Formats: sequence, structure tokens, C-alpha cells
Amino acid sequence: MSHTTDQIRNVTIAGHGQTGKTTLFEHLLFAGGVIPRAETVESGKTTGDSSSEEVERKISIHAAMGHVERNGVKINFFDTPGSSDFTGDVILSFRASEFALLMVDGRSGVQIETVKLWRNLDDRKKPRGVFIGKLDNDQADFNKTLADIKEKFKIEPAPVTLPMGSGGSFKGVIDVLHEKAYFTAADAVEKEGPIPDEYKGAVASAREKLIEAAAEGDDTLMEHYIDKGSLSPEEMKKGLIEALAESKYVPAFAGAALNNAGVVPLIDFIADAGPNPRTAKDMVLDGDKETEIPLDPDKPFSALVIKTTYDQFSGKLSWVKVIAGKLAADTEAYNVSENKKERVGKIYTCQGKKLEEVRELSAGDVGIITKSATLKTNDTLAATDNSLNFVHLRLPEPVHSVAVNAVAKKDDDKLGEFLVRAAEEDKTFRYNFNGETKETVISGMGELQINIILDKIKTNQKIEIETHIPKVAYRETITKKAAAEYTHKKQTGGHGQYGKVLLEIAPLPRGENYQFINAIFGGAIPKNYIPGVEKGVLEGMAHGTMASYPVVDVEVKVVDGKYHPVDSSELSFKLAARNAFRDAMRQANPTLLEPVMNLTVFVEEKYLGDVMSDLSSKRGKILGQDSAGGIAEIRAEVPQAELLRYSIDLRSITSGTGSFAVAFDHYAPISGRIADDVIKARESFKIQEADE
Ligand SMILES: Nc1nc2c(ncn2[C@@H]2O[C@H](COP(=O)(O)OP(=O)(O)OP(=O)(O)O)[C@@H](O)[C@H]2O)c(=O)[nH]1
Ligand SMILES: [Mg+2]
Repeated sequence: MSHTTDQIRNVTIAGHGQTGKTTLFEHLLFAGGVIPRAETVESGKTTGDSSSEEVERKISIHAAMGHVERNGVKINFFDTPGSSDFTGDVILSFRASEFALLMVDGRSGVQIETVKLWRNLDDRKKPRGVFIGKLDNDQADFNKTLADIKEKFKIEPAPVTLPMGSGGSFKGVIDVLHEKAYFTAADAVEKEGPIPDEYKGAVASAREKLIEAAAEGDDTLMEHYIDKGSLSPEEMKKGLIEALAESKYVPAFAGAALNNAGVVPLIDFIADAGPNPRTAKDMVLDGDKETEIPLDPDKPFSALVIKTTYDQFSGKLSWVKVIAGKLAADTEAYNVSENKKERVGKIYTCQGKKLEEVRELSAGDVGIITKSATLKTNDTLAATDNSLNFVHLRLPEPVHSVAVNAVAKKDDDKLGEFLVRAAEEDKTFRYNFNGETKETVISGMGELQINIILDKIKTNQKIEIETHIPKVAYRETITKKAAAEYTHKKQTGGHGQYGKVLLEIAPLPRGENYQFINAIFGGAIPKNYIPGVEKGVLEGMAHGTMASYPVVDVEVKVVDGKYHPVDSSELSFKLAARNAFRDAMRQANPTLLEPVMNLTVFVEEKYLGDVMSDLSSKRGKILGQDSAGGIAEIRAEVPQAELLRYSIDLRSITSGTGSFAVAFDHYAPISGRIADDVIKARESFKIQEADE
């Protein structure tokens, strides 16, 4: 059966690692009658953690999708990874969802990843709720966790469910909206029952809060509420939908998914009051301007590819979010991004790994196209070729890199193919052959993500590899003006070689790289040899005199020279210019330059001091610092050479809770021991150069 846009809800379950997202997802599918029993993460059989790497590590690594039906409404749930290494899959799930449910462990309160995700949702203006879980645990405290949420996020969450008892005496939850109690049942869906008297007072006041939240959603409802002091159940639902779609309140849920508590009322709430995709918007690129477009079932079909995976049995799977119209199986469409026709064959929805064939998907729904010819993540698929492209997923830049090479040359191609596919499946993973350092460098969001890729290369692909810390791309430059003259002269049998060049070089501002000026008057070097001179200069600049790194930010002026009518050639002038450049550079007070990165670190406030002192030992310059919700943000400039293993260092300083973003900023001179070490490390390379 296909669902109309109004009958679809999309919910991302996100939050700090190990808060119970995959367990909740499993029990949602169980309560929805999708799976006959709920498995534990420890068993390795959950719907959410189905890949071998997830089963092995007992953590989520990829987003998983599944759906339940309630009162004719199809709710798509996305179970996302908690580790910041896999943030890419959280972001694509956010993009596809109209509602985000943040899991908070009832024992520990709001943790750092959740704070970062909250900020990300702020930027997206995405409606959200919180699920306070693990309330069956003795250390869990619902009210304390609510207070923590209130303080960290500066909001007043409105409980939709309230816990009955806590820890060992936890019995279940009360659905404040539908005024029902749910009692936990071992290995069975929670059972509905009357609200025990002792909770009636708390339920009444929570309901009052929900009514107020509903009244906020709509002006006429507000008038009703002021007049009558209450709202009818229908008015309440209508108001809650509207208020939530505009993020006017944050619903809070209590539960212990592992013990089947708080799961059924969560489904009921989303079906009745969760944001309807019809109220959502997406972004398209109009020229180079990003513009909002409404999600619209009545417009011609268009969809965004949010994820690509490769399945052993089904081959390539392209996850698509339908933004307009309807996606029908066995139709012609256009891959607008590739400017190619795309024949859509079979389409599916899924429950974790299990695909279910469907005939069509309405606007708002998320599904899977198999075996597409041209689709890749971020592509726009549309009914017509004149559709606008959807804005790409906004993913963070990689922060952790490792250089990798196959031990046996014959494995190079196989390794290359694997990397192409890995980068297609995970848009936060990149690979890049650095021609300058002659290394293949793979990069991602952290050591865990990179190690999983390396494991796959070794175990699945059976490629023996070597890894090492990537080399830093140092540069060389000059700090004062200098001039040098060089004559290239060779007398062999027939034709000789002759060319004389006088160069003046001068420093340029940082980042201006290179400027070549021909200041020859009166034909001291004929015009047709000037290109040879420039080639020689560029060859000289390719390997500086200090450590054979490229030379940058130099103005080179050819001021004089001499030629021979028979013996001169382009080659002679090239060799003369290359040597003249090197001689001039030696006299121009050369210096090494190192790349300096812009670093932003996010840590719990208690680690602030340790992070700062570590940064200063790394020659970092602190630019600024902010704090909100118990999380400190530190901005600094730090040399790249000091950051090559920063994800490992930061993990050890912050017990794995810190994270950072990093981007190249500028080149800066280095001297003294640091420069000496760089030069020493290049000695073998320099000798090789000389031999060439
Ligand atoms: N006591 C109790 N434990 C729970 C509950 N929910 C989850 N857990 C346990 O918490 C641990 C983590 O659960 P997961 O569901 O894997 O957590 P997650 O948020 O998906 O973890 P990541 O995907 O790694 O971020 C497991 O050992 C679960 O059994 C709960 O309601 N009560
Ligand atoms: Mg998980």
C-alpha cells in the first residue's frame, strides 16, 4: 500500500554514543509488529546494527532505516550512529527527516555529541524531541535529566510521557496526551492500563503544559484556550502538530526501550502529532543561490539521493528522499546532476537490511532504488531535465588522515577501486593521491572510521597494506632580494650549447605564489628563448635549495643575458635559468614555510585546561573560546605537523568525548630546531634529486 504525503512521518533517532538508539529502534519495530521479537545489541542480531563491522564492535556505524504503521500513518525511523566519526550518516538522516528524536541516557544526562547535534539541528531549524531512556536503571533519574536538558539547551521540554517508578521499581510510563498508562512486560509489547491514582496529579499538570504548547501552535486555538481554559483532544493534536512543525516546543519522552517501556506511546505521538512532511522544505540551487522549496506532492516528481550503499545480493542501493510528486517504479526520469536519463526499475522500502518492493513513493517518503545506472549521493533525480539541483548534504571536512599503500604493486588497482567505492558509500571519507608527496592519503572524521576502512581493505579485500602518518607539504620561500647570473656553456662535437641569464628575485606577499617578469631590452635574450627561461625558473622553483620543497611567493625578473647565434637553444636557456634561480635563492635568505591549520575543538568544560595546555605544547595560538551548555569551543591556529595525530591525542585527553574541525589556513615560516629537523628528514630525498 502506498501512503500519501499526509500519511508519512520521518524521524531520526540521534544522540551520544551508547544511549540506546539502536535498542529503541529495535523495540519500535517490535511494537509496530514488524519483527517477531526484539534482539539485543549484544546478540548482534538487531535490525539497526546489521553490518559485520557493527556486529563485531557493538556500535552503530551506518544509518539504518525501518518503518512502522499506526492508524494508516507510515513512520520511517532512522537509527543513526552516536560516534562523531560517523556523523555523515546522522546528517543525511536529518536531511530526510522532519523530526529528530535525541536520545539521552537517564543516568548520565546530556552528553557532548548530543549538544553538537542539537546545534546542528538549530542551524537546520529542525523540530526535535528528547527521549530519556534507560529509566529501568537504578542510577537513572527522569526529573534530573529533564532539568539538565533545560539548563543545557535553554528550553522547557514538555513531557508527553511520564515514568512510573524508577530503577528497580520502574513499572512503565503514562501517555499524557492520550491519558493512558503502559506497563512494561518482559519480551512483550507494553500493556495498556488505567493511570494509577498516585500519578493523576502529575499527569494533570503535564497535560496542562502540553495544552499550552498546543495553543501556541495556532492563534484561534489560543483564543479557545483563553476562553474555555482547555482544548478538545482534536484541537490539541492539531495545535501540537503545528507547534512542533515550527519548533515552538520540545516534547520529552520517558522510557526504557530494552524493557518495552515508552515505545508504544512514542509511536502514537508521532502518528498523531509528529510533523507532517507537507510542512517541510528543502533547498535547491538556483544559479549559485540556495533557495527554499516546499515539499509538494502536487508538483512534478523530484528526489534527492541521500545515501549509496552496496549490498552483496542486491547490488547498488540508492536511498532517495522524494521532495515533490511521486516516484513510480519502471519509469523514465532524469539524473539532473549528471544530465543523463535514468531508467528507474524497481523501488523499495526497507526494514534494516530487508528490502520490500513497492510500486510508488509519495513526496515526503524515503525509499530505495536498486541498480541505478547513474545515481550517486547528492544527485537530483527528477521527472524533467530542467529541474533545479538540490543543495548537497552539508558534511564536515575530514579531520584525520593516514597515508596508505599496497605492499604488492599488483594490488594497486584493487585498492584504488575499493577506495572509490568506500568514498561513494560514505561522503565523509575521502582519498587523494598527493602527487607532491607521492602518497595516497585517506581521510575521514576520526581514527575509528579510518581503522574500519583499513580493516576492510585487509580482511575483505585481502590486500596487504602499509600505513604511515601523511607527510606535511612544506614550502620554501625567500626573505630578501637577490640576483644571480649563470652561463650554461657546453662544447661538444657539432653544435654547442650556450645561454646566459641574469635573474633578480624578490619576495612576494604570502599566498601570491609566483610572478615572472621579462625585463629584457634590446634583445640580450631573443624573445623565442624567453619561454625556455621561464621553464628553467619553474624547474628551479619546483625544488628549493633548503629541503627540495616547492618554492612559493617569489617574483622573478629576467634582466639580462647573452646568446650565441649558433649554439643557443631553448634547452640552454632553461638550464641557465634553473641554475641562476638556485644561486639567487641561496643568497636571498631562504626560509622554510609550514602549513598552519585553523582548528576548532569541542570539549566538555572540565577538559578545557588540559586541551589548552596541549595546544600550547603543539605551538598553537589560541584565537578565542566560547562556552555553552557545558561544552567549550576553542579556536586556535596550529601547525599541521603538530596535528597529524590530533584525533588520537584529543581522545586520550578527553576520554573519547572531544571532537574537532580543522581546515588549512595559511603558510608560516619556521626556523631553528624545527626547521633543522625538517631539512634533516629530507636529506635522502635531496640526494635522490641530485642524482636525477
Ligand atoms: N538498562 C537499559 N539498558 C539499555 C536500554 N537501552 C539500551 N540499553 C543498553 O545500552 C547499551 C547501548 O545500547 P545501543 O542501543 O547500542 O545504544 P546506541 O545509542 O545505539 O549506541 P551507538 O549506536 O553506538 O551510538 C546496550 O548495552 C543496551 O543493551 C534500556 O532501556 N535500559
Ligand atoms: Mg546504535
